[in-house]
Amino acid sequence: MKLQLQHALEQVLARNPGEREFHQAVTEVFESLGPVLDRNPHYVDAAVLERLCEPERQIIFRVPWVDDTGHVRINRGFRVEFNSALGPYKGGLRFHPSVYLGIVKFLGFEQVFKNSLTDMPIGGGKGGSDFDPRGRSNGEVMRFCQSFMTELYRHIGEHTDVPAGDIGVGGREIGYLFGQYKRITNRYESGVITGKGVTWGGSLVRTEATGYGTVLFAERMLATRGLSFDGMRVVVSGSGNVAIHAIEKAQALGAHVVACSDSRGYVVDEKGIDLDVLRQVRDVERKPVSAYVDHRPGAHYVADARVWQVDAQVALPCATQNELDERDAKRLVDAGLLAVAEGANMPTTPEAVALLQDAGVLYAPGKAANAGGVATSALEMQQNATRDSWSFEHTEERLAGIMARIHDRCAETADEYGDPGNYVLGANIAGFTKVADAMLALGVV
Ligand code: NDP
Ligand code: 2IT
Repeated sequence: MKLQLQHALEQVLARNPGEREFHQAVTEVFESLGPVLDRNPHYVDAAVLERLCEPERQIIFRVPWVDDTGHVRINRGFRVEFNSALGPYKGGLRFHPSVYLGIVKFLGFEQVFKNSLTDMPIGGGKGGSDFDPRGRSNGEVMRFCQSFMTELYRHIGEHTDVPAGDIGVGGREIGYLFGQYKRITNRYESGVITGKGVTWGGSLVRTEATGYGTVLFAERMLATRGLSFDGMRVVVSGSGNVAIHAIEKAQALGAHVVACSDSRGYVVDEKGIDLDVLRQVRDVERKPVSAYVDHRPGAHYVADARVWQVDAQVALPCATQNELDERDAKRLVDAGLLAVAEGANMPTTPEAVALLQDAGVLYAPGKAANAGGVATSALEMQQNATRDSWSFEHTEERLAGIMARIHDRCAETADEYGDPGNYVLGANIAGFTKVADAMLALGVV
């Protein structure tokens, strides 16, 4: 790594102690930026790197709520408003017990580059809480969301900061959050949050967008080697929003999706994952993925193990960060893996990424491959601003165009910097350059 980068990185690590995931995300981006700084020394002079790594604003707040037994519970809420050079802060909220400042900052940092890649006018931010919605009643989830928004509302707005969903925050939670915002502010400000229901300001395709977009990116990446999803054996991790729609789109393109998972284990269904059953189990019954096998004779469940035990030609990690490590990667490569596209944020460890790239496996990092979700959020904001609602077909066409452009720009940038096929390099440089230029234009703010 270049000396200036090394120096800036050391500063980031020292200024943000204990935030392992944030360190990992920053390191990965910095490893790509050497050639950009060689060509553009003015970025160094203007301290763009140091500014990029310091969030514009970080909010941490208490979230008190009352559970069904009358006990008072306390969680911690976060919103990190990372960078607004390209537009209002934009990014999801994650409700999961593992959430702490280091997770929110890694996600916010990634979001800045991802949002830049979409070419939509959105800055980057992220938030969430260590609240665990699993096993909580609807009433408890509603009271938690209302309490969370009772603080968050003062920091957000359609021109300021626009949250959405992420792990543990789906349509139900967005409804309760928006409802409380509307009540407190007495404004029907649709553009303040995305992922809304389609009858109250949401966009068609937003629910599907991240999973669909990931597969569309992978399809274009496979095509660079004359390959397609048709007949391809695919394994997906997770069984939430992103995973389910990645499975749906991969199947529509002729893939044979044989396994998916959750945090407790994985299911294998050699006949192909039945999405009706998976949706019933996860969305309706809100049960662990293990319940899938009760409805599908022939399918089996493996507890306490990672889904990467199952051979695949295409792997789509769609659960969480650092869920595919070097050992998993080696096993998959030995079994004939051709491509990995990340629906999740930073699911592949740095060692695993290096191994995949060395082995010649096509590898699409999350900030490029899963950008369809936030891009469709920006389309939702457009519809809200014009009080319009577009058809499914039109919106999906927009999504497909955006994913194709992101793919091509990453590929062209990798070519331009002398490392064809390196989508990590392409995504980091293309994402960085646009934000950095905007920051320079806006002065030292
Ligand atoms: P969901 O809450 O709908 O689903 C999350 C899935 O991941 C569940 O199957 C969950 O299992 C599993 N999971 C969560 N934490 C862990 C863990 N620590 N170890 C193993 N499995 C885990 O979330 P989404 O589908 O929305 O998000 C999945 C990923 O996609 C995240 O990385 C998110 O940041 C990323 N993403 C999401 C976007 C969106 O639009 N929703 C956009 C871009 C990226 P269990 O139920 O057992 O917890
Ligand atoms: O990681 C992500 O891009 C998201 N969770 C979606 C963010 C958004 O604002 O739609």
